[in-house]
Amino acid sequence: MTNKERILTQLIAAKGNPISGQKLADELSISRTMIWKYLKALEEEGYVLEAVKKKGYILQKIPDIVSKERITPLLETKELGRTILYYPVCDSTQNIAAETARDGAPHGTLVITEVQTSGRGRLERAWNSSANKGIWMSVIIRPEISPHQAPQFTLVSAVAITKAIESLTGCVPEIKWPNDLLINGKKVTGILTELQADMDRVQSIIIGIGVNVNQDSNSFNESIQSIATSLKMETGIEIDRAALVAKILFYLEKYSRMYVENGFEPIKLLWESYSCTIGKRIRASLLRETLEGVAIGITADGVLELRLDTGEIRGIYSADINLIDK
Ligand code: BTX
Repeated sequence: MTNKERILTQLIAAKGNPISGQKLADELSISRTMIWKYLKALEEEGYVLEAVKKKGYILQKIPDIVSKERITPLLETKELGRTILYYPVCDSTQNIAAETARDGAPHGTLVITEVQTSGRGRLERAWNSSANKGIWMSVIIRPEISPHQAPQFTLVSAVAITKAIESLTGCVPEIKWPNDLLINGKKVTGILTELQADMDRVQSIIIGIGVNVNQDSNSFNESIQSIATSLKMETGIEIDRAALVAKILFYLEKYSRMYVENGFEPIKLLWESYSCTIGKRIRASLLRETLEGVAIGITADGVLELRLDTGEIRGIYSADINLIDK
């Protein structure tokens, strides 16, 4: 933790009671002038502090941002999120994470922003990333696995984010294979997993996560208003984005480790229990063809199995799917 984070942690822990500059200076072993400089820096980031004569400082308001200082005190992880790169604005956290990973960023590095000017989904589709309302983040992980095991991390991430949303809001999203989380049939989260690898070894997996948190329906572009939703729209309450980021990292660390240590089976069971795809009739749009049939399960590799009307079973590695009534 930096000194600024330590000061913030102390102010939060004081729960509205004043904490003196001298006490902070003693605990951090730095001068009162330095403490004053850090407090000024916090105020510039939007923290509101009240100075009470002879008693010290009270933290009055925490800004609604997803900065390193806000997230770090909430972390329950050993590795994920222990390095945080925060940008008030950027083109895409996925681009920054890819570059940073190539430059050797450590396992668990989090790249996060308030607004993306070129947020992207799969196949270079645009991802609507409105300012200060959602979670737009990319996590760099470096698991000891071979490249063919990497796509399963999309499913690991889907389970982790579902768990995080459930534990913080009580609202349980459904997972639509492979990378959408839906609430009441509308998309609340998208996941984009990208790989940097040699022939036989993963260098890094970059998990891009977009969660619609505090948007109202008119915060979305018109083109997606009928298909997108946010946690606030579904629960009626504003959610603390930093707390949700910390929860996502907690479950992502937990389930990534479970996958690397125990294989895909336990993740598969969790994924299936949240899935709205299995047992349903679906249309799968692949790059070169469209298939229709019943989704009967996912394999140990995370491949979706589709039973066509001819009885033939086809494994789907990558596609857009639509649930259809028949
Ligand atoms: P996807 O290709 O499955 O979904 C993209 C489609 O989702 C778009 O074509 C549009 O129809 C719809 N869409 C766009 N924006 C939203 C939104 N905010 N809510 C709901 N639906 C939307 C999904 O790709 C993967 C998205 C990953 C986004 C993260 S954000 C952090 C990181 N940085 C980055 O550039 N991308 C990832």
